[in-house]
Amino acid sequence: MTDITSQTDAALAAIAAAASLEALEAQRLETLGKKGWVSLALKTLGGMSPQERAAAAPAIQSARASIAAALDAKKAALEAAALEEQLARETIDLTLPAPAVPKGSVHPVSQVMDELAEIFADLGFAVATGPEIEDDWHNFTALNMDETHPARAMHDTFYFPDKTADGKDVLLRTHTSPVQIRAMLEQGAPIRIIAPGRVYRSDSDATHTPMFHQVEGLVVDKDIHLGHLKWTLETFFKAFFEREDIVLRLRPSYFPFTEPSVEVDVGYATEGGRRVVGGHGDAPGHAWMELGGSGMVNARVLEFAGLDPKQWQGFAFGLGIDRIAMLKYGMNDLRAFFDGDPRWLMHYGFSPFDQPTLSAGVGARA
Ligand code: FA5
Repeated sequence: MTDITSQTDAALAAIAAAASLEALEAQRLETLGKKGWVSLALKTLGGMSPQERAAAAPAIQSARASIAAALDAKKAALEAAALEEQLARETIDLTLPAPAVPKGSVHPVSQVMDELAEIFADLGFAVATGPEIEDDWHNFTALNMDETHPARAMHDTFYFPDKTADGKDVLLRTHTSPVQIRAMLEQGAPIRIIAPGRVYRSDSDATHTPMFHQVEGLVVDKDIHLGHLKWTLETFFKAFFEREDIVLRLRPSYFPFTEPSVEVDVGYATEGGRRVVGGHGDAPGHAWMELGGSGMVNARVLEFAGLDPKQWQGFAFGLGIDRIAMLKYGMNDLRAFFDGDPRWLMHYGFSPFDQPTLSAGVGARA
């Protein structure tokens, strides 16, 4: 009896003296824990006679109750003190400027792709996509370039060693034109799509990189002619460069998948080492820059895509996105686009808040 009283007094004193939650937990284990002396004393009650139990139980029960109450009270006090201390330590001065955090930027190519999609959406074009790992049929054959066609050699194609299950060569698409075929096969006609994306050619200098971006455009409908193509490109470039004095030159050219074919050049001037789009390319101080190829969809291509060329006509174009980004935002070397230099990205990149919209402007800088 005296033993329990003195043990309880000692425990209560130790609990009162506990300076931390860890120390308090040690006291709990020593008393009320599974192997604590109070728990062990409670267990001895089972082996006692009823008289012995009646005599011993109240002292043990009351020891347990007072120790449990002391533990709870001390725990609450220690937690409150810890919270006070934390609050005192973590004061925030809301008047200080926010700390600098590393932030990313939107790559000019991504920004230009969003701008393109916004402008063409307004002209009624949907966005279509196709795989970057293409087969030879979609990339070449269905675009009127059979196996022996010399134009295939001009594309400097990256081939994979394996073939498709039905024996076609597998390659990295060399242009976005295979998406024309996929879109016509999937959707039929009439159709009005753009297809922006990555393309690959074994090619590298200041205006050529092995991976670059194109946007394909395709319109198939009844009575479509070259005038529709010219109007569409002119309307697009005026909106894209946000100036009215854009002059396009359509230069006769050759692509197996269009007939007739025209290359699209835009007039620009060089001001302070920077190319500025606008004006006639033959005017003094001006020149032309090639932005892409285009033409009326070749009847053979419509046939490959399952359409009757007597019923449907169309135009198509393929523009180099990186080139039009360079022209719009004043970069000189295309290779820097893909170096991943954070200083270049911070300089030429865009804020994610700078979403191109027709109302706010396509390309406004924050
Ligand atoms: C084509 O790729 C055709 N598919 C375009 C086309 C589509 C014509 C629909 C008719 C109808 P071309 O090889 O000329 O054409 O490439 C088109 C544009 O992609 C070029 O004018 C240029 O702006 C860009 N380009 C081509 N090669 C590179 C390169 N290595 N790096 C960066 N841009 C390139």
